Amino acid sequence: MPKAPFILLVNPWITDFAAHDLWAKPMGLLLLGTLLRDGGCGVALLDCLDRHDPFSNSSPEVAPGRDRAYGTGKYPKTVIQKPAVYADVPRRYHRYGIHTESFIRLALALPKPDLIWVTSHMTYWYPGVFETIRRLRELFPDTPVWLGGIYATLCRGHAEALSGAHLVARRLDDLPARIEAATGFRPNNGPSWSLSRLSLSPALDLLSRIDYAPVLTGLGCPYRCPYCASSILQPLSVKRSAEAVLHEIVHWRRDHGVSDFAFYDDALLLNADQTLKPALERLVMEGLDVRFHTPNALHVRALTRAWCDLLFAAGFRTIRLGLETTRRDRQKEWGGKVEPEMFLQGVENLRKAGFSSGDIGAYLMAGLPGQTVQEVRESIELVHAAGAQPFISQYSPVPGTALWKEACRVSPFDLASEPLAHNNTFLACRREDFTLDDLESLKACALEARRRHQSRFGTAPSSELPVEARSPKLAT
Ligand code: B12
Repeated sequence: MPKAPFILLVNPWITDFAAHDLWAKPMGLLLLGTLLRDGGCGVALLDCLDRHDPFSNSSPEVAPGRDRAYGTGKYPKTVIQKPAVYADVPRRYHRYGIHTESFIRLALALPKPDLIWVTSHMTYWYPGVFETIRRLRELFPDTPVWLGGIYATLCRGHAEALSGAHLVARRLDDLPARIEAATGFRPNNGPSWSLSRLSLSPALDLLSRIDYAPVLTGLGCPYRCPYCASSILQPLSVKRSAEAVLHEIVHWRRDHGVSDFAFYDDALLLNADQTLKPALERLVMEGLDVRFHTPNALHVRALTRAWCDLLFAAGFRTIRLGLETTRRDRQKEWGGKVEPEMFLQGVENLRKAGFSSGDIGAYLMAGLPGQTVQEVRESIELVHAAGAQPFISQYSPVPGTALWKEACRVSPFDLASEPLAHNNTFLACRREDFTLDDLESLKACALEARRRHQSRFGTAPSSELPVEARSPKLAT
């Protein structure tokens, strides 16, 4: 039997104008960590986005990382040269994450890896991925470096041509055979290399500190919104069992003291009667004191009074709603998943359940082809009037989506060959009547509306309530 290989998992640096750890962990890579370990391989994680690295946080060249509420925080960051494409964006460009010296020290402190697996996230973060791969190849010239993740999947040709990785991974199921070809060792859990394996949970213990736990209760989404790549990235639609979800949350709470949990599902509340619902009911019964956050947005249509009561009782605190716009024609055009009445009813149900206005945010999209500044402004006002907080979600064109061709047609930039132009800060589909200044003014307008909430509704976070004060709500 050949020796079990040691596989180094790497979460690369982010390169961008702004990036915050708003519950952003490398879920895919951490799930692979579990599969590899189960299959008998040795694994370690080199996390370039570690906020707590002491050397980076005390280095004069790096602005240190900071902790914020609910386990979120700021990454350490270093100003770097802005790529030429961004010349007209009047902001500084950064490499977010640990100091390059820390990277080298941490990498060299580990046993020499037999394989290196690098993940990727936003398509426009590829310079951070490339730098990570370049440095890894310098440190370990004999070790094959494989790349996977969101950028690698959505911009495969770009990644194959330019990333420097030896392999850009396509699928999960052929990985055990590829590992065997590369190392002589075949993971002994070969048949279960699928994300639909219900008991699979991410190897969070590989992180230096677990500030919060990301959770997936299922994959896929029944909607096909034209701006979204969910169906390309997660073509499978699967839900985990209530027991698996419950077990995972209880494990991180009781055994590791984790209080904050962020859901990564594309469709958390849809078809969730046999999964999330019973899991939350059990958590309420057991009085587990946890806080849940939904940075990836909930489907408004699912917000019945019963669901809202359950969410409140279970400890949901950061509620983000995928509203996108309040205009009915656009809502139809952008996937038909919400209507204005549903939104008003949903917010009312949330508030009756006990959520404060400060807990409820609604994402409004800005910068899509054909969209006007005025309609975003109107949506901001309507969201504010409904008692929720408007957040602008700047459009990032994603290759392979239904809107991609139109985005390429109207954009003054070459989106197809330069993924940097997908950056949501960059406003890829800008026009004379929708400029970067317009975008800034819409963001300011949304911020102003959120501030007005403080005087109009009061925004004391409901998380200040003790767990006993929340639970009886469910029974009434
Ligand atoms: C959860 C999520 C978030 C979370 C956190 C994500 C994170 N970890 O950083 C939050 C809510 C914070 C977030 C924010 C945003 N997001 Co987001 N997000 C997602 C979502 C729904 C799921 C990602 C995920 O974790 N999937 C689950 C894991 C299991 O999958 P995975 O990481 O891809 O890994 C799998 C494979 O890729 C593979 N794999 C991964 N790595 C490797 C490595 C190797 C070597 C191998 C072999 C395999 C492999 O293994 C896994 C199993 O198959 C995706 C949509 C989707 N369905 O993918 C959008 C998505 C990635 N987000 C997107 C966008 C636009 C955003 C925002 C810009 C939204 C906005 N306009 O404000 C922000 C920007 C974030 C920022 N600046 O910090 C876009 C990407 C756009 C782009 N151009 O790249 C997506 C695709 C949604 C869309 N519009 O279609 N997001």
